[in-house]
Amino acid sequence: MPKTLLSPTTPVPSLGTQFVRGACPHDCPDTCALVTTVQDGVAIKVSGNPNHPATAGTLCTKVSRYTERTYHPERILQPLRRTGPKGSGQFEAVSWELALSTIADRLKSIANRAPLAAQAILPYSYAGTMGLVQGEAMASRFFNRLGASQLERTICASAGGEGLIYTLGAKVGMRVEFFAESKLILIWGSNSIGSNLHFWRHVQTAKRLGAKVVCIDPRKTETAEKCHEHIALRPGTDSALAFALMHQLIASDCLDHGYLENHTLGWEALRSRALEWPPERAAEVCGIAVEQITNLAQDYGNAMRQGEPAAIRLNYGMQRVRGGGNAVRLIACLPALIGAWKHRAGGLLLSSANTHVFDRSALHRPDLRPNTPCRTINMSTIGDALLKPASSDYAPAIEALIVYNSNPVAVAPDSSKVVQGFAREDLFTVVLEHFQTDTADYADFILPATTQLEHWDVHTTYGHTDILLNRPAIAPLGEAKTNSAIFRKLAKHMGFTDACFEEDDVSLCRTAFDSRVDFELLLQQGFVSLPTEDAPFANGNFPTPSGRCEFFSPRLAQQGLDGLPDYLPNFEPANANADYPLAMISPPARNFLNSSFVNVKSLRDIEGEPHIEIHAADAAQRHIQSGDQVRVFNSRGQYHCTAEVSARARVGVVNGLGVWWRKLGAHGTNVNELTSQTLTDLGHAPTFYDCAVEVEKSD
Ligand SMILES: Nc1nc2c(c(=O)[nH]1)N[C@H]1C(S)=C(S)[C@@H](COP(=O)(O)OP(=O)(O)OC[C@H]3O[C@@H](n4cnc5c(=O)[nH]c(N)nc54)[C@H](O)[C@@H]3O)O[C@H]1N2
Ligand SMILES: Nc1nc2c(c(=O)[nH]1)N[C@H]1C(S)=C(S)[C@@H](COP(=O)(O)OP(=O)(O)OC[C@H]3O[C@@H](n4cnc5c(=O)[nH]c(N)nc54)[C@H](O)[C@@H]3O)O[C@H]1N2
Ligand SMILES: [Mo]
Repeated sequence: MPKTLLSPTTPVPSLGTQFVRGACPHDCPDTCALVTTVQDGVAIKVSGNPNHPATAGTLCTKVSRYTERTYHPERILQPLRRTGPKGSGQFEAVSWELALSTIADRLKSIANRAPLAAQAILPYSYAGTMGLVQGEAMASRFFNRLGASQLERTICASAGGEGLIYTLGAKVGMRVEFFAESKLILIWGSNSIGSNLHFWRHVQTAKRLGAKVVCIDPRKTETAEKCHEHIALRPGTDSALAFALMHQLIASDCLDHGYLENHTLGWEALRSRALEWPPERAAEVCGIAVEQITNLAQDYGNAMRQGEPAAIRLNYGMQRVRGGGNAVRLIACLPALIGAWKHRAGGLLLSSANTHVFDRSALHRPDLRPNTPCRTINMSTIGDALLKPASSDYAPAIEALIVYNSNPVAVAPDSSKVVQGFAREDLFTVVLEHFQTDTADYADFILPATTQLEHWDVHTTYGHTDILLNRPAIAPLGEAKTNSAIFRKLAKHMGFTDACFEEDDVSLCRTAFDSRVDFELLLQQGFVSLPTEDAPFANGNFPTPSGRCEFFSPRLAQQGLDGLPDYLPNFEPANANADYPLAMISPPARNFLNSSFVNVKSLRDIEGEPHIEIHAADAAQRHIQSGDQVRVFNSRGQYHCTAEVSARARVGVVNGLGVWWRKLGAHGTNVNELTSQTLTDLGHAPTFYDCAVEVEKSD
């Protein structure tokens, strides 16, 4: 491949063929290194960088279609102002000057009313891009300086994240490439082939070297099909399974007593609790055969006896239920029981996010906040938050909402409330977007944002341990601006004169890291690896306050919570006799990334149409056949889609793959009509997969 090493000041390529190094911006553990082929200033192809070991030249189908998304005929390329009723999607093009000055005037009129009035303004953002610069850098500075309400960003991973932090001490774990050397791999709550493809490569290597691979997932995913064993438990019952595995390890004395003694906290107490969970009890709760539990415990224990590495790839799919935080705590305890951490190919990986060093304060500048109390609003209950009247000066009603990198009307739970909130005539909404999403339909102004091919950024990851750089491959399309440029300009219109609002994007890329990251090397090769230990917890040294793996968490006990992890049944367990007898989960569709890419036709064509998978027995009871139109409903709402009678669904559980744009679905609905705003045990996260429904044939 010809080398094109652009200096930071080189404009984007214009003539001839060039190859530009970048990073995939999406919310996925893989964070791939990209190479974009640019012909006369036009991006013609996006591929995986063959020189980046974690990417190994391969991309998922979605991102290999990135040019289709970037040059999509429906890209928003000019600022738009609403002309019709909220939600109607009627807009007119206006100039940047008019859009920004009108927005700034409105924000000023709210903020200047009283000392705490800026708290009536709320940013709403998530992981449309995971970039540190186009994510929260200039945006955070802006909202901090303004004194806006703060957003609690919980919609994806905070239950499991906290579970991990309370147990291991941080979001750290095994290096992903060492799974290739494991002899037993548990893929737990993760559809690796669909949503973490580069991990699967390591599993294949391990399989070739004789590893056994077990998948623990209510759905028979494409990953489950390729494992030696699939344990299709009921949603939200992982803690019961983990306890029963511990029970069996204790009963057969497959325990690393030395490791337990020296490197864990609270073993005796955890042991007592585990002894209440014989496999028969767990099998009943999980809806699986007793032998599946005893066999798995035997395999896990044998790994220790034989000195072979056993590894768990946990993913966030299993923590979107009431007890999600506790479930992660329990599963994260398992490797310590058998001393699995002693091997570099043993232990557990949920997230490697805290391996990275980046200077959050320098980017976000929390010091700019006024010295007054600050209200926090949870993004996962945005429906209720928007409908809440003012309760005090400190808690005004939300009057203005600035959305970027997110599509809450499609992805937040309990859509009917979310839509009602966004439809408020007195709410002023600004949406920075590439497309006219379900959320953008409710905007007063839509501002055209650049895509990853058009801007600078730097990326950390949560699945491997490299840092990546993204260079712009092409000039911004139309009048699109980068998120950071938009907030820079808004700051000017607001009269913010702080020097930090002058910082350009390349400088922000540098500000993100201190000298531990060789920025020149990053510029040159597009990625740098961070040095990490091979088996970080071989001798304990957990980043917890005690330095041990905390089975018992003094920090949780101090908060008045259970210091030990426990099984917490779902808020809405499926119960055959209830009004809503089926449990519904809504995991990712392989060709979408949450609600991104749903409008890319070639990808939508692969996914077909919005549907639920239902087991033959549940379908027969309801006289439903594949292809029938159905109404999936509960007390919160109804979702219209087609039914697919499928062996991917287990009895009593339906799978509504997400997250379709509402306006591309039947009757303008998607699966989040059904999900609730109740929150998890830890981390204030949503309970998307803790949701009881009924299904019936519709006419
Ligand atoms: N193609 C694609 N890739 C993606 C995404 C996408 O939308 N599409 N989303 C990205 C995002 S935002 C994230 S957070 C990551 C990780 O996102 P995750 O949501 O962890 O994605 P999956 O790896 O599909 O894992 C979900 C799996 O958990 C299973 N599951 C559901 N409930 C339970 C349960 O109670 N117990 C157990 N054991 N399993 C359960 C589901 O059936 C599913 O197969 O993936 C990212 N990658
Ligand atoms: N029922 C159900 N609901 C779910 C989930 C589920 O499994 N089931 N998964 C949940 C999870 S794990 C997550 S992480 C959330 C994800 O929710 P979101 O973070 O909202 O993710 P997306 O749906 O991908 O929407 C991101 C939006 O950001 C825009 N965007 C991308 N890059 C840029 C940029 O540079 N600038 C600007 N201004 N915009 C940009 C994209 O066009 C897209 O519309 O959804 C959650 N919702
Ligand atoms: Mo996520």
